[in-house]
Amino acid sequence: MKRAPSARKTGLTFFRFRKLAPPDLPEDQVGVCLLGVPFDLGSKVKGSRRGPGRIRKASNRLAFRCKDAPAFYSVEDRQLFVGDESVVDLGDVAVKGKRNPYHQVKMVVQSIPPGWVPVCVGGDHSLTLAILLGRVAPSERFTFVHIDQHFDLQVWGDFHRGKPRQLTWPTHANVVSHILQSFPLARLRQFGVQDFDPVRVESAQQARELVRYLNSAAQRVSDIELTSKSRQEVLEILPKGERVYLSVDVDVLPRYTVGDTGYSAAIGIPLHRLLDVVAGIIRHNEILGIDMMEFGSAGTQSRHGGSEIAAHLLLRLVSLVRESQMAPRPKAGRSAP
Ligand SMILES: [Mn+2]
Repeated sequence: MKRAPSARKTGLTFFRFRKLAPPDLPEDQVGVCLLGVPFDLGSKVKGSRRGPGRIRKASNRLAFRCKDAPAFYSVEDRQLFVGDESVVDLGDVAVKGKRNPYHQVKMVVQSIPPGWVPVCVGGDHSLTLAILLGRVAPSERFTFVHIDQHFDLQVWGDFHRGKPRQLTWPTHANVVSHILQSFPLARLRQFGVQDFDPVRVESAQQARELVRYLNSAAQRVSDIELTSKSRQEVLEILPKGERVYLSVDVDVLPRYTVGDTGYSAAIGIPLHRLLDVVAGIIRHNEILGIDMMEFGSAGTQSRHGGSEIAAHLLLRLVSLVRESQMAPRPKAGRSAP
């Protein structure tokens, strides 16, 4: 059998989608643009900067070998998803010298025309703040859907009136607290958080303050709750008719599925359940942007199919957004409660 030419030589893109520089995105079109954010300075466990590259490589194994455009046959959908001119790879955000990657990520995302939905691939989770700042105005009302094994809320330091008194520098461990601070009208929905999060607290008083903060910051469904529900019950608890930014941390998947992440889950939610959740969210809401973060670190990489699973999830995210762009529903009302 003749082998396909090396993707590296031909310029590796996600799923062999067309490569385009951000300034070349047509202003008047709708589509999906993938963007790699290959940085891990917000995590103590390094390696997620290699996430976009590893997923690009794995993603090239999912496509039909088709000369005109990458095409994917879904057994479940019984149809072909074709990566036409409405799906592009913008490459990775590049940072020269000692420039701040967060600033650069924000600038690149800001340059994406409104009709194009960015699907960013990390990188560590602190980058979600930069992506959001590039995509959403601080005064906007939207729902931040956060799928993660962890709260990513700041659970250390002093609390005052049910909130952290002062946030420390943004990292993947407190990025959601920063998002709530930067976007005061954002509503937080968390899915898949592990039931007993091992938080370290100084005193019983601090523990009570913390619980108050955790309970008031978000509506939350734990990993076990999410897993024990039926598909229909899951659909019922998802937001509908809202303007949504969707952020997925791959560490919500159990370690035996994706071990290639800094703090992998002993329990987590199964891949099929994660796919139910993202499908329900993308089909029933207006999507402002998506990211998939935290893949690539840890030493268990590439022995098993972690990168293929991440690529599978990414392809689903892209095809679901395209599906909703091609069959548009009424836009979400801005006055949604
Ligand atoms: Mn996270």
